[in-house]
Order: sequence, then C-alpha cells, then structure tokens
Amino acid sequence: MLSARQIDDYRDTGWLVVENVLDKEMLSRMRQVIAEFVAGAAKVTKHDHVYDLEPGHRPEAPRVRRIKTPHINHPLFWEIAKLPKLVDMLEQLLGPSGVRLHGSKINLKAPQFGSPVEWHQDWAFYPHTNDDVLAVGVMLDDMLPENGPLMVMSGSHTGPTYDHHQDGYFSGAMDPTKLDFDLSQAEALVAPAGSMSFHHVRLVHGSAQNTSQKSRQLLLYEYAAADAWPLMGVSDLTNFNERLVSGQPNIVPRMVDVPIRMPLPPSPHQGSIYENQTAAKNRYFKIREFA
Ligand SMILES: O=C(O)CCC(=O)C(=O)O
Repeated sequence: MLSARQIDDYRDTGWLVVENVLDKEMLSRMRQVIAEFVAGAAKVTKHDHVYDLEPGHRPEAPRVRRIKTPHINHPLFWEIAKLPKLVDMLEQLLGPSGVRLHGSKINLKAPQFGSPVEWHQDWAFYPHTNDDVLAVGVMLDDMLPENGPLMVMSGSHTGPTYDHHQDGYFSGAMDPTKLDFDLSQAEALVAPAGSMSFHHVRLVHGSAQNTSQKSRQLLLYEYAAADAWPLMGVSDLTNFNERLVSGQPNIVPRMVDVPIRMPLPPSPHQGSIYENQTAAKNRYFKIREFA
C-alpha cells in the first residue's frame, strides 16, 4: 500500500516511483518471455499486431522497438496487470469506482539505438470523461540517466492539454519550440529494475535515445478509474468490462471539467507513438547513428 505522503506526492507532482515492487524471479521470467518475443521478430519484416520495429531492423538482426499489447499477446503480462499489490496502489490513486486496464506496451530501448519518444501527454492520445487515468512503468532494467529513462515535467498534469498536431493532423508530439516551460527542468525517473513508476495521464513526459551500452526495457500499463470512459468510444463493451482489475462494470461515466483535444484527424502515419511522431517537424531528442 502507498503511504499518505506518497499519494500526496503523486497529486502534487503527477508522478511517483515505488522501488523494488517485483522480485528477481518475476523479473527473470519477464525478461525470458521478452527475449523469446525479440527472437520471434526474425520472422517479421514490417510492423504487425505484435511488433513495432526499429529503423534498421533486419530478420537476421532483429531490432524491436515495442512489443504491442503484451497483456493480450502473453498471459504473464495479464497476470502482472492484476497483481494484488499493484491493484491496491492503483485503487489508492484512481479512486473508489474501481480500475480498468486501458492498454499495455513494452518499449525496448536496446543499447546504442533504442529510439527516443518525443514530449507528449498520454491524455492527447486517449482523453476520458475524467482524468483519473495513469500509466505504470514496470522497470525491467535499471533505469539510468544514460539509458533513456522516462523524463517528466513535474506539475504539468494540472496545466493545459498541449497541441499534439502537425499540419492539421494528430502527430502525438508536442512542438518543443512552442512551449511555455523549460524542458531542461525535466526529471529522469531513475530506479533499480523491479521498481514501478506511476505517471498521471496529463503529465508531460518523453525520453531520449539509449546511447549507452545498457539495455532499457520498460513495460507500460495504462489504467483508468472504472468510471472514466474513453471519449473515442467503446467498440466492445464485453472486452471493456473484462479489463476491470477491480470494481464492477458500470454505465455511469463520471464527467469532470478537464481540458480536452481530440486526437483527430488521425496521423497519416497512424500506428505506434513512434510512427505517429515521425510527422513532427521540430524534435527535441537527437538521434545518433551507430554502426
Ligand atoms: O518508453 C518511453 O520512454 C516512453 C514511453 C511513452 O511515453 C509512451 O509510449 O507513451
């Protein structure tokens, strides 16, 4: 369970890191499954429902940027999404209506090429009827200043919803030349493998390329309060309710006055965040080419 101090910190800053939630045995099970997924990318030449590939991917030298929806693609990741100690913390942060898994992904930043993610708010991708929505980062490796950890702008979760469009289409990236705050003040969420971070859906965040020799694997789960309904709609109510990890199905959304921008019209590069963000003309994070 989280202490009152941790909950206050989350409310003030929009993020929280809880160290050493998962033990070594669980971490090694997860790493094993991920290694099998990466090896499986040898059969793939383009992005599909499981893989988002790094530029430079070749079947004989697989480069995977993201494993998509791991809670659907492997039972271990659904098991972790419902871990009682995780759900207890989520209930404390998201309120009494219950908690629903919205989505999941594993962002793999391999040594010396793992791609950056430009600054954004998750809220720009999936606005809901209220903002009791957050993402959990399950740290599969030590998060270090040099391996591209998640970086956050404390307090930005109470500010505006920023423009994430380019040339009239959703790009999933904020333009770093048009911001009213100083990105050099961002904080890196560094912590040992097995820790978890929690970041509010409106928090501005991003991450640099992994230029180090150390891997950076981060499993991300997105959760919403059970009474937060996605404004982009619910196409399958049965599946929507099956993703509840606590609480009961309900059809009474809680409406809160929060700043919204819709992620429409969709990006001409509609796909993962990496694909969407290729439309961004002004980028903050540099990309270095390695041999
Ligand atoms: O993997 C990262 O460092 C950032 C991930 C992220 O913010 C996202 O995928 O929405």
